[in-house]
Amino acid sequence: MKRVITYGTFDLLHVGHINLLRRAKELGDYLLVAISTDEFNAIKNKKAYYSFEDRKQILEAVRYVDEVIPENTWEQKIKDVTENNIDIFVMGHDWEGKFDFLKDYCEVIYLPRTEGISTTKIKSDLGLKETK
Ligand code: C2G
Repeated sequence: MKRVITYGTFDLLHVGHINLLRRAKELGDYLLVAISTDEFNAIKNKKAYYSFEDRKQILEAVRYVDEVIPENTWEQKIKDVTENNIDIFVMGHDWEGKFDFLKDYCEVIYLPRTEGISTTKIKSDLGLKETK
C-alpha cells in the first residue's frame, strides 16, 4: 500500500489540478491532500475565491482523493510525511527542487504542470479584480 501526499490551494478546481491529482494517485494506492487554509493562503500571499471548507469539500468529492487534511504552515511537511506513513511526495514542477529536503523521508516527485490553465488565468479571463 503506497501512500502519496500532495499540497495546494486547489481554488476554482480545474483540469490542471485534476491531472495532478490523477497522476499523484496513479503513483500509489492512497492519496492524501493537504489543502491550504485561508490563513496559510494569506502567508502565501494568495486569496482563494472559495473558503477552506468549500475547497476541502470539493476535493473530497474527487475520485482520486482519499483524504484531505489542512495545510497551516510551510514547516508541517516532514511531520505530515512521518505521521501519515507517506511513501511519495508529489508536486507540480513549478516547485521543482523546493521540497528536496523531504528525500530523507520519502520519494519526492515533481510532475509537469498542465499548460494554459491556472486559477489566476481563470480570474483574469473572467475580469475578476485581482485579489492576489
Ligand atoms: N498545478 C498543475 N497544473 C496547473 C495548475 C496547478 O499541475 N495548470 C498543480 C500545482 O503544480 C500544484 C497543484 O496543482 O502541485 C496545486 O496548485 P495550487 O493550488 O496553485 O497550489 P500552490 O499554490 O502551488 O500551493 O506547500 C505547497 C503549496 O501549498 C502549494
